Amino acid sequence: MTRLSAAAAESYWDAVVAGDDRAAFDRLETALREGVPLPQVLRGMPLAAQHRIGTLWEADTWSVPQEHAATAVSQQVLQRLLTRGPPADADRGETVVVACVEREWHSLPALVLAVTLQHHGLHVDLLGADTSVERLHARLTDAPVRAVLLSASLSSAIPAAHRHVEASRAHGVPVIAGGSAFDRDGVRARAIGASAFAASAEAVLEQLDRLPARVPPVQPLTGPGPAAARRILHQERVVAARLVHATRQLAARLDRRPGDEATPSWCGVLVDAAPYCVGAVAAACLTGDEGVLDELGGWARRVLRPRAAPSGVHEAWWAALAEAVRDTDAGDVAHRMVVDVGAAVASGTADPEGKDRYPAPTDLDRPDVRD
Ligand code: B12
Repeated sequence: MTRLSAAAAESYWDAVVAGDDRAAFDRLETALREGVPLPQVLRGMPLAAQHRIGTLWEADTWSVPQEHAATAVSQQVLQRLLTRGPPADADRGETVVVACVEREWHSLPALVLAVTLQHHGLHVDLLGADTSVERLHARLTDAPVRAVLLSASLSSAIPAAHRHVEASRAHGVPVIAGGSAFDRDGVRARAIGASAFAASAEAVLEQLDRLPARVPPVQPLTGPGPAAARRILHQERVVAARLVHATRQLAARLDRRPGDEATPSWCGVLVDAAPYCVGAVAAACLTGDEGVLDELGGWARRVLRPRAAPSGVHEAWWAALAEAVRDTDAGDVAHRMVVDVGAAVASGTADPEGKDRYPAPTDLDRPDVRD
């Protein structure tokens, strides 16, 4: 088996940085022609590039427009690969739907999944980013499907994933959930009624051999956690606006920069991400998994540090988040969860960095990238 060379991986990255999707596609094609297996090419080229982009943004080295432009390169490359259809000699004769849940704009993970599954002989209908429940219903009414594969990268998308699970199972179609919003033990996927969690395309193939052809509708989610999640989501804009206001006040109090009118960049990041943070609290309530909040806290630390946030910002912002959700009717459950996780970190009983759900693909899969 030919291995992907580090030089080939680097030349793909150079094309990404240059915004040159033709060159990127050529480099990927060359690796395939030389006999490097497709899954390894994907890990060493587009996935490695996305990870690198994420690291550069997190470190405040790259701006959001740079991140967008670079992601668009791999998006083009992968779309071109997808138009080829499954290899004739590996056709499994089954169709799966791959969809990102509502308000989930991270479409590239789903695209990589689609290309890989197609390579393994499945017919893939990719519905793409921000797929509405109505669109999913329409597709499932149209023609038979072996399974729906849901992709969510943001934990805040888990409540929306639950609506997709309801829709799919109302059609009797099994649902496999995946993406970095979910934990690898499948706790969150189970909580929202998915038939299975899978971390990779290969795991999907195994699940497809096991899952029944038809599944019953989901039971409604009951109990104080799901009720709290629903109420937070119902008032999401108000809660997010409160968090934004509190974050700006924090910047004014803790990060006065004489003569500098500009909002500190750490404040800008937290303000932009306020709806995501509120959604993450709702996801923690819906699934009963405090790990969602551990990850949120870890994310905040990782973005605050390189942006020179003054000490005390993280703790004060966490308290502001707890306050923002307390003021809703959902108050108790959500507020208690946020406070408990903050207290666990402060007392040293939790990992202050949160669990890292974004390890480099090389750490995850050992893609044998060598010189
Ligand atoms: C590119 C990018 C964007 C682009 C997305 C463009 C696009 N077309 O995809 C844009 C600019 C839109 C964006 C926006 C945001 N982003 Co963003 N983004 C990224 C970035 C840099 C890369 C994402 C990516 O392409 N990953 C590709 C690979 C690496 O993803 P992957 O999860 O490994 O995918 C594999 C598996 O998960 C699995 N898989 C995925 N889905 C499924 C499904 C099934 C069924 C199965 C079996 C497997 C499976 O297979 C995939 C392929 O192997 C990441 C950083 C990172 N390291 O990931 C941040 C990141 C994901 N974004 C983040 C955030 C916070 C946001 C915003 C909230 C920022 C904001 N302030 O508004 C918004 C939210 C927008 C929205 N509502 O969706 C955070 C998430 C933090 C967290 N802990 O949840 C990250 C980690 C960056 C960071 N450190 O802050 N983002």
